[in-house]
Amino acid sequence: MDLDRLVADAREGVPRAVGRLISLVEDGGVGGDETPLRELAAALAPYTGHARVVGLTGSPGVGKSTTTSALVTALRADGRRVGVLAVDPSSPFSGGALLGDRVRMGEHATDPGVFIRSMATRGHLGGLAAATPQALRVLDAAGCDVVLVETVGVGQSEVEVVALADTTVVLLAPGMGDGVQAAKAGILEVADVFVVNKADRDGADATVRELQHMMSLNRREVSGPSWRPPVVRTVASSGQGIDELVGALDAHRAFLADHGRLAEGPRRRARAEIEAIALADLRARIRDLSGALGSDSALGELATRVVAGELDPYTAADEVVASVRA
Ligand SMILES: Nc1nc2c(ncn2[C@@H]2O[C@H](COP(=O)(O)OP(=O)(O)O)[C@@H](O)[C@H]2O)c(=O)[nH]1
Ligand SMILES: [Mg+2]
Repeated sequence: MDLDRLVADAREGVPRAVGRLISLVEDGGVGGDETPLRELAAALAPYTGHARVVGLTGSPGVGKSTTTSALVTALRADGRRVGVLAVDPSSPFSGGALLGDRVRMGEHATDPGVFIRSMATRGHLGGLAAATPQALRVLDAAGCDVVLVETVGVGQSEVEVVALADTTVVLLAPGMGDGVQAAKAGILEVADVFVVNKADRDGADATVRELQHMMSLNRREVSGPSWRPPVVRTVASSGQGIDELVGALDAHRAFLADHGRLAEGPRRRARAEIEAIALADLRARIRDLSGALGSDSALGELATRVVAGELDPYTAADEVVASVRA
Protein backbone atom coordinates (compact mmCIF):
# COMPACT_ATOMS: atom_id res chain seq x y z
CA MET A 1 0.00 0.00 0.00
CA ASP A 2 1.33 3.37 -1.02
CA LEU A 3 0.55 5.63 1.91
CA ASP A 4 1.85 8.80 0.30
CA ARG A 5 -0.34 8.22 -2.76
CA LEU A 6 -3.39 7.65 -0.54
CA VAL A 7 -2.70 10.77 1.49
CA ALA A 8 -2.24 12.81 -1.69
CA ASP A 9 -5.53 11.49 -3.09
CA ALA A 10 -7.34 12.08 0.20
CA ARG A 11 -6.12 15.67 0.16
CA GLU A 12 -7.65 16.01 -3.28
CA GLY A 13 -10.88 14.82 -1.75
CA VAL A 14 -11.00 11.44 -3.51
CA PRO A 15 -13.68 9.62 -1.49
CA ARG A 16 -12.14 6.15 -1.89
CA ALA A 17 -8.82 7.35 -0.52
CA VAL A 18 -10.50 9.06 2.43
CA GLY A 19 -12.46 5.88 3.10
CA ARG A 20 -9.38 3.67 2.95
CA LEU A 21 -7.45 5.87 5.34
CA ILE A 22 -10.31 5.84 7.84
CA SER A 23 -10.48 2.05 7.53
CA LEU A 24 -6.78 1.93 8.26
CA VAL A 25 -7.29 4.03 11.37
CA GLU A 26 -10.22 1.89 12.40
CA ASP A 27 -8.36 -1.38 12.00
CA GLY A 28 -5.06 -0.01 13.17
CA GLY A 29 -3.04 -1.96 15.66
CA VAL A 30 -4.70 -5.23 14.73
CA GLY A 31 -2.02 -7.84 15.13
CA GLY A 32 -0.01 -5.33 17.10
CA ASP A 33 1.46 -3.64 14.06
CA GLU A 34 1.02 0.07 14.49
CA THR A 35 3.62 1.07 11.91
CA PRO A 36 1.13 2.24 9.24
CA LEU A 37 -0.66 4.40 11.80
CA ARG A 38 2.57 6.04 12.85
CA GLU A 39 3.41 6.79 9.25
CA LEU A 40 -0.10 8.02 8.55
CA ALA A 41 -0.09 10.36 11.56
CA ALA A 42 3.21 11.82 10.39
CA ALA A 43 2.04 12.13 6.78
CA LEU A 44 -1.19 13.93 7.72
CA ALA A 45 0.25 16.26 10.34
CA PRO A 46 1.20 19.11 7.96
CA TYR A 47 -2.28 19.26 6.45
CA THR A 48 -4.46 19.47 9.53
CA GLY A 49 -5.74 22.08 11.94
CA HIS A 50 -8.46 23.54 9.74
CA ALA A 51 -11.62 21.55 10.45
CA ARG A 52 -13.90 22.35 13.35
CA VAL A 53 -15.46 19.39 15.07
CA VAL A 54 -19.07 19.39 16.23
CA GLY A 55 -20.20 16.45 18.35
CA LEU A 56 -23.85 15.41 18.56
CA THR A 57 -25.02 13.08 21.27
CA GLY A 58 -28.22 11.93 22.92
CA SER A 59 -30.30 8.82 23.53
CA PRO A 60 -31.14 6.50 20.64
CA GLY A 61 -34.06 7.87 18.65
CA VAL A 62 -33.88 11.53 19.71
CA GLY A 63 -33.03 12.49 16.15
CA LYS A 64 -29.24 12.74 15.99
CA SER A 65 -28.92 11.34 12.46
CA THR A 66 -31.86 13.39 11.20
CA THR A 67 -30.38 16.53 12.75
CA THR A 68 -26.94 15.69 11.38
CA SER A 69 -28.37 15.30 7.89
CA ALA A 70 -30.27 18.59 8.17
CA LEU A 71 -27.08 20.29 9.36
CA VAL A 72 -25.20 18.90 6.37
CA THR A 73 -27.82 20.45 4.09
CA ALA A 74 -27.52 23.82 5.82
CA LEU A 75 -23.72 23.79 5.87
CA ARG A 76 -23.54 22.74 2.21
CA ALA A 77 -25.90 25.58 1.26
CA ASP A 78 -23.30 27.78 2.90
CA GLY A 79 -20.60 26.27 0.68
CA ARG A 80 -18.79 24.41 3.43
CA ARG A 81 -17.25 20.98 2.99
CA VAL A 82 -18.62 18.58 5.56
CA GLY A 83 -17.53 15.30 7.07
CA VAL A 84 -19.83 13.06 9.07
CA LEU A 85 -18.47 10.46 11.44
CA ALA A 86 -21.05 8.22 13.09
CA VAL A 87 -19.24 6.65 16.02
CA ASP A 88 -20.88 3.63 17.51
CA PRO A 89 -18.79 1.99 20.22
CA SER A 90 -21.23 -0.88 20.56
CA SER A 91 -21.26 -1.79 16.89
CA PRO A 92 -19.01 -4.47 15.47
CA PHE A 93 -19.85 -3.17 11.99
CA SER A 94 -18.23 -0.32 10.24
CA GLY A 95 -17.36 1.11 6.88
CA GLY A 96 -20.14 3.11 5.32
CA ALA A 97 -23.24 4.30 7.06
CA LEU A 98 -25.47 2.24 9.28
CA LEU A 99 -28.64 1.04 7.61
CA GLY A 100 -31.10 3.55 9.07
CA ASP A 101 -28.61 6.35 8.74
CA ARG A 102 -28.04 5.50 5.10
CA VAL A 103 -31.68 6.35 4.51
CA ARG A 104 -31.43 9.60 6.43
CA MET A 105 -28.11 10.60 4.87
CA GLY A 106 -29.08 9.31 1.42
CA GLU A 107 -29.62 12.72 -0.11
CA HIS A 108 -25.95 13.55 0.51
CA ALA A 109 -24.57 10.34 -0.93
CA THR A 110 -23.69 11.82 -4.28
CA ASP A 111 -22.46 15.19 -3.06
CA PRO A 112 -18.67 15.36 -3.55
CA GLY A 113 -18.49 17.99 -0.79
CA VAL A 114 -19.68 15.51 1.83
CA PHE A 115 -17.89 12.52 3.37
CA ILE A 116 -20.03 10.20 5.45
CA ARG A 117 -18.59 7.39 7.43
CA SER A 118 -19.61 5.27 10.36
CA MET A 119 -16.96 3.90 12.61
CA ALA A 120 -16.49 1.26 15.21
CA THR A 121 -13.08 0.20 16.43
CA ARG A 122 -12.15 -3.26 15.33
CA GLY A 123 -9.49 -3.98 17.87
CA HIS A 124 -7.80 -0.64 17.66
CA LEU A 125 -5.03 -0.43 20.21
CA GLY A 126 -6.16 2.77 21.83
CA GLY A 127 -9.89 2.24 21.25
CA LEU A 128 -12.14 5.08 20.20
CA ALA A 129 -10.21 7.67 22.17
CA ALA A 130 -7.28 7.19 19.79
CA ALA A 131 -9.12 6.19 16.61
CA THR A 132 -11.58 9.08 16.57
CA PRO A 133 -8.96 11.86 16.60
CA GLN A 134 -7.09 9.95 13.88
CA ALA A 135 -10.20 9.68 11.70
CA LEU A 136 -10.90 13.36 12.31
CA ARG A 137 -7.38 14.14 11.12
CA VAL A 138 -8.06 12.27 7.88
CA LEU A 139 -11.25 14.26 7.27
CA ASP A 140 -9.47 17.48 8.23
CA ALA A 141 -6.69 16.80 5.73
CA ALA A 142 -9.34 15.97 3.11
CA GLY A 143 -10.46 19.58 3.32
CA CYS A 144 -13.53 19.38 5.54
CA ASP A 145 -14.46 22.71 7.07
CA VAL A 146 -16.76 21.04 9.58
CA VAL A 147 -16.87 17.47 10.83
CA LEU A 148 -20.05 16.32 12.56
CA VAL A 149 -19.50 13.42 14.96
CA GLU A 150 -22.64 11.54 15.93
CA THR A 151 -22.45 9.23 18.90
CA VAL A 152 -25.03 7.56 21.10
CA GLY A 153 -24.94 9.25 24.47
CA VAL A 154 -25.41 6.38 26.82
CA GLY A 155 -22.10 5.54 28.44
CA GLN A 156 -18.68 6.63 29.49
CA SER A 157 -16.92 5.92 26.21
CA GLU A 158 -19.52 8.00 24.41
CA VAL A 159 -18.96 10.90 26.78
CA GLU A 160 -15.26 10.58 26.02
CA VAL A 161 -15.97 10.75 22.31
CA VAL A 162 -18.13 13.88 22.52
CA ALA A 163 -15.51 15.51 24.72
CA LEU A 164 -13.24 15.43 21.67
CA ALA A 165 -15.36 18.01 19.86
CA ASP A 166 -14.82 21.75 19.70
CA THR A 167 -18.54 22.21 20.21
CA THR A 168 -20.81 19.58 21.70
CA VAL A 169 -24.53 19.39 21.01
CA VAL A 170 -26.70 17.37 23.38
CA LEU A 171 -30.07 16.42 21.95
CA LEU A 172 -33.19 15.68 23.92
CA ALA A 173 -36.72 14.93 22.79
CA PRO A 174 -40.02 15.16 24.63
CA GLY A 175 -41.37 12.14 26.42
CA MET A 176 -38.17 10.13 26.59
CA GLY A 177 -37.17 10.81 30.19
CA ASP A 178 -34.08 12.27 28.64
CA GLY A 179 -33.42 14.92 31.22
CA VAL A 180 -32.83 12.48 34.00
CA GLN A 181 -30.75 10.25 31.74
CA ALA A 182 -28.61 13.13 30.60
CA ALA A 183 -27.97 14.24 34.16
CA LYS A 184 -26.95 10.72 35.11
CA ALA A 185 -24.58 10.23 32.24
CA GLY A 186 -22.81 13.47 33.05
CA ILE A 187 -23.84 14.76 29.68
CA LEU A 188 -25.14 18.10 30.91
CA GLU A 189 -21.61 19.13 31.74
CA VAL A 190 -20.30 18.52 28.24
CA ALA A 191 -23.07 20.39 26.40
CA ASP A 192 -22.25 23.64 24.65
CA VAL A 193 -25.61 23.69 22.89
CA PHE A 194 -28.82 21.90 23.78
CA VAL A 195 -31.32 20.83 21.16
CA VAL A 196 -34.86 19.90 22.06
CA ASN A 197 -35.80 18.03 18.92
CA LYS A 198 -39.25 16.77 17.91
CA ALA A 199 -40.64 20.15 18.91
CA ASP A 200 -43.67 19.16 16.84
CA ARG A 201 -44.61 16.75 19.59
CA ASP A 202 -46.45 17.37 22.85
CA GLY A 203 -44.22 17.92 25.80
CA ALA A 204 -41.47 19.94 24.10
CA ASP A 205 -42.17 22.93 26.38
CA ALA A 206 -41.96 20.69 29.44
CA THR A 207 -38.63 19.27 28.23
CA VAL A 208 -37.24 22.79 27.73
CA ARG A 209 -38.42 23.78 31.23
CA GLU A 210 -36.95 20.66 32.80
CA LEU A 211 -33.67 21.30 31.04
CA GLN A 212 -33.52 24.91 32.17
CA HIS A 213 -34.29 23.82 35.71
CA MET A 214 -31.47 21.28 35.67
CA MET A 215 -29.09 23.84 34.23
CA SER A 216 -29.93 26.27 37.03
CA LEU A 217 -29.19 23.58 39.63
CA ASN A 218 -26.04 22.62 37.86
CA ARG A 219 -24.52 26.04 37.43
CA ARG A 220 -20.98 26.11 38.68
CA GLU A 221 -19.00 29.11 39.68
CA VAL A 222 -16.28 29.73 37.14
CA SER A 223 -13.82 32.52 36.90
CA GLY A 224 -13.82 34.64 33.78
CA PRO A 225 -16.52 34.89 31.14
CA SER A 226 -18.48 31.70 30.77
CA TRP A 227 -20.58 30.31 27.97
CA ARG A 228 -24.24 29.68 28.73
CA PRO A 229 -25.45 26.77 26.59
CA PRO A 230 -28.45 27.94 24.57
CA VAL A 231 -31.47 25.69 24.10
CA VAL A 232 -32.60 25.38 20.48
CA ARG A 233 -35.91 23.80 19.52
CA THR A 234 -35.90 21.85 16.29
CA VAL A 235 -38.04 19.66 14.10
CA ALA A 236 -35.14 17.99 12.39
CA SER A 237 -37.35 15.99 10.06
CA SER A 238 -38.70 19.21 8.50
CA GLY A 239 -35.60 21.36 8.95
CA GLN A 240 -37.33 23.73 11.33
CA GLY A 241 -34.90 25.34 13.77
CA ILE A 242 -31.81 24.12 11.93
CA ASP A 243 -30.74 27.65 10.95
CA GLU A 244 -30.98 28.61 14.62
CA LEU A 245 -28.85 25.60 15.47
CA VAL A 246 -26.21 26.66 12.93
CA GLY A 247 -26.38 30.12 14.51
CA ALA A 248 -25.81 28.66 17.97
CA LEU A 249 -22.83 26.63 16.72
CA ASP A 250 -21.32 29.73 15.13
CA ALA A 251 -21.94 31.75 18.28
CA HIS A 252 -20.08 29.18 20.36
CA ARG A 253 -17.25 29.23 17.85
CA ALA A 254 -17.13 33.03 18.05
CA PHE A 255 -17.11 32.87 21.86
CA LEU A 256 -14.11 30.53 21.80
CA ALA A 257 -12.34 32.78 19.30
CA ASP A 258 -13.05 35.93 21.32
CA HIS A 259 -11.54 34.38 24.40
CA GLY A 260 -8.49 32.86 22.78
CA ARG A 261 -9.81 29.35 23.33
CA LEU A 262 -9.90 27.91 19.81
CA ALA A 263 -6.93 25.66 20.55
CA GLU A 264 -8.71 23.90 23.40
CA GLY A 265 -10.51 21.34 21.24
CA PRO A 266 -7.45 20.28 19.23
CA ARG A 267 -5.47 20.06 22.45
CA ARG A 268 -8.16 17.89 24.08
CA ARG A 269 -8.10 15.58 21.07
CA ALA A 270 -4.32 15.32 21.10
CA ARG A 271 -4.29 14.65 24.84
CA ALA A 272 -6.89 11.89 24.55
CA GLU A 273 -4.99 10.36 21.67
CA ILE A 274 -1.61 10.43 23.39
CA GLU A 275 -3.03 9.00 26.59
CA ALA A 276 -4.90 6.23 24.77
CA ILE A 277 -1.85 5.24 22.74
CA ALA A 278 0.41 5.26 25.80
CA LEU A 279 -2.05 3.19 27.85
CA ALA A 280 -2.45 0.69 25.04
CA ASP A 281 1.30 0.42 24.76
CA LEU A 282 1.67 -0.20 28.49
CA ARG A 283 -1.09 -2.78 28.41
CA ALA A 284 0.61 -4.58 25.54
CA ARG A 285 3.93 -4.58 27.41
CA ILE A 286 2.33 -5.97 30.54
CA ARG A 287 0.76 -8.67 28.42
CA ASP A 288 4.18 -9.41 26.92
CA LEU A 289 5.52 -9.70 30.44
CA SER A 290 2.97 -12.40 31.18
CA GLY A 291 4.41 -14.51 28.42
CA ALA A 292 8.01 -13.38 28.63
CA LEU A 293 9.55 -15.96 30.87
CA GLY A 294 8.47 -19.19 29.31
CA SER A 295 5.65 -21.24 30.74
CA ASP A 296 5.90 -19.80 34.19
CA SER A 297 5.56 -16.15 33.31
CA ALA A 298 6.61 -13.25 35.47
CA LEU A 299 2.99 -12.28 35.95
CA GLY A 300 2.01 -15.88 36.70
CA GLU A 301 4.73 -16.14 39.30
CA LEU A 302 3.59 -12.96 41.00
CA ALA A 303 0.03 -14.29 41.01
CA THR A 304 1.18 -17.50 42.68
CA ARG A 305 2.93 -15.53 45.40
CA VAL A 306 -0.11 -13.34 45.99
CA VAL A 307 -2.31 -16.43 46.30
CA ALA A 308 0.18 -17.96 48.73
CA GLY A 309 -0.01 -14.83 50.85
CA GLU A 310 3.69 -14.04 50.37
CA LEU A 311 2.99 -10.83 48.52
CA ASP A 312 0.17 -8.31 48.45
CA PRO A 313 -1.25 -7.38 45.01
CA TYR A 314 -0.10 -3.76 45.33
CA THR A 315 3.51 -4.72 45.78
CA ALA A 316 3.14 -7.21 42.95
CA ALA A 317 1.75 -4.45 40.72
CA ASP A 318 4.69 -2.23 41.71
CA GLU A 319 7.02 -4.94 40.45
CA VAL A 320 5.12 -5.18 37.16
CA VAL A 321 5.28 -1.42 36.66
CA ALA A 322 8.98 -1.37 37.55
CA SER A 323 9.82 -4.08 35.04
CA VAL A 324 7.75 -2.44 32.29
CA ARG A 325 9.63 0.80 32.86
CA ALA A 326 12.99 -0.91 32.81
N1 LIG B 1 -41.87 13.85 14.82
C1 LIG B 1 -40.57 13.97 14.62
N2 LIG B 1 -39.84 12.87 14.32
C2 LIG B 1 -38.51 13.02 14.13
C3 LIG B 1 -37.88 14.28 14.24
N3 LIG B 1 -36.54 14.11 14.02
C4 LIG B 1 -36.36 12.79 13.79
N4 LIG B 1 -37.54 12.13 13.84
C5 LIG B 1 -37.75 10.69 13.66
O1 LIG B 1 -37.25 9.99 14.81
C6 LIG B 1 -36.70 8.73 14.45
C7 LIG B 1 -35.29 8.60 14.97
O2 LIG B 1 -34.44 9.55 14.32
P1 LIG B 1 -32.87 9.35 14.16
O3 LIG B 1 -32.36 10.59 13.52
O4 LIG B 1 -32.53 8.06 13.54
O5 LIG B 1 -32.43 9.29 15.69
P2 LIG B 1 -30.98 8.89 16.31
O6 LIG B 1 -31.10 7.48 16.79
O7 LIG B 1 -30.82 9.84 17.46
O8 LIG B 1 -29.95 9.07 15.26
C8 LIG B 1 -36.79 8.66 12.94
O9 LIG B 1 -37.94 7.92 12.59
C9 LIG B 1 -36.94 10.10 12.52
O10 LIG B 1 -37.63 10.24 11.30
C10 LIG B 1 -38.69 15.43 14.55
O11 LIG B 1 -38.21 16.55 14.69
N5 LIG B 1 -40.01 15.20 14.74
MG1 LIG C 1 -28.44 7.77 14.49
